[in-house]
Amino acid sequence: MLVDLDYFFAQLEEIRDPSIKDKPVVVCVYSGRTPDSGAVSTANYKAREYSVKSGIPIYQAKKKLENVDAVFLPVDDVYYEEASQKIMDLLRKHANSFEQVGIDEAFLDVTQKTDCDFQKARSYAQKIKDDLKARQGLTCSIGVGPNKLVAKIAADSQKPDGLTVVTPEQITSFLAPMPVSRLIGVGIKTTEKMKTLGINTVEDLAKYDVQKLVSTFGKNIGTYFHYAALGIDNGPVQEKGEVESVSRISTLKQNTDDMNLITEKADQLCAEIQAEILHQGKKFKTITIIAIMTDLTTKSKSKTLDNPTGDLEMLKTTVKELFQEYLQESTLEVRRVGVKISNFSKEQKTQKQITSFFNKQIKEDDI
Ligand code: TTP
Ligand code: MG
Repeated sequence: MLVDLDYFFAQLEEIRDPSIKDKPVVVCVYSGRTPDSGAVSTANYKAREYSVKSGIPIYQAKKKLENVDAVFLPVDDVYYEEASQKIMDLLRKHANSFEQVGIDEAFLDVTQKTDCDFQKARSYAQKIKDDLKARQGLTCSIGVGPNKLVAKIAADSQKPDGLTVVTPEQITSFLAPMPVSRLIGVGIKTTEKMKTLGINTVEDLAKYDVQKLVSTFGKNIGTYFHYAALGIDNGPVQEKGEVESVSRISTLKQNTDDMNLITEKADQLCAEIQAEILHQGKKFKTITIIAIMTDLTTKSKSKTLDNPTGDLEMLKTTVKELFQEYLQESTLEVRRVGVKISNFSKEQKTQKQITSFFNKQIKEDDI
């Protein structure tokens, strides 16, 4: 599922000061050039009734709300960031795996939690909404689907306070009538381009010849559009920056069962792996050796440590032990050796770059 908080910054402002709740609330990034220069960061749904939305210049928002009792507030990124972290910690607990995609958005893989049952997933999503409301006083919109692409579109289709479930059987009828711009990656330019090809809806795109898409948009993007229109997406839900494993594999100078030669190569691979994870401050628990034999069969052997480690000596010693154990069992010589580490312990979350939005908006203010 995709969970997206409703009118996030403005909703947080309403929580801080409930007296503004029934008024249009506009949260602004003031650039400081003149009192009204800058852009709208977001607005509550009352303000959206007057076409005030993210990205428009503040003076334009003021014009739209000229004779209305509206509230204009400056962004308070420290407050939003703190709230975001609490929300993400709460959501993470509800997921089998979790991927934050923005300050107020996250994918939750709940396949196991709901026994892969969409009926159960609906109740589970409602439970998450209730939990968020009870603990943080906030509403969100949730989309549930068989993959991230469908879940995202489902969440966007009903806001605020929405809950939309799309089962695998419903994908085609759900997506077909939508404008192509609802697909991630289809912006204004692409929408225009597709229009010239006679593609307006997702159904048009799904039926369009994939080879022609490839020749127009390039291999990767053209193929992506084709699969997206069919609601196909195999992307996993995983923490940003989370790598499942780090491995290195290398061919020995000669086929051998000599432990010294194997250790020499394995130590080198361990050092390379250590160098890769060192700057990320990561620790691992599982160590795997890979041996590709002279008959080209691949064997592997793993050990999971009691505690996560980032220590090179520990890695080298374990790898050596595993190779020793393996060579005792094997009659063939080794041609290539590999080392893999996995089962990483979670990192402390890094601060989200809230400012990236703002920088963009301040540029837009040059209008
Ligand atoms: P969104 O989730 O896109 O918007 P939203 O939460 O305000 O509204 P919705 O109910 O449609 O989900 O973005 C989250 C926050 O990010 C938003 O509250 C403010 C900030 N933001 C900007 O500062 N500039 C922007 O252009 C956008 C889109 C968002
Ligand atoms: Mg939002």
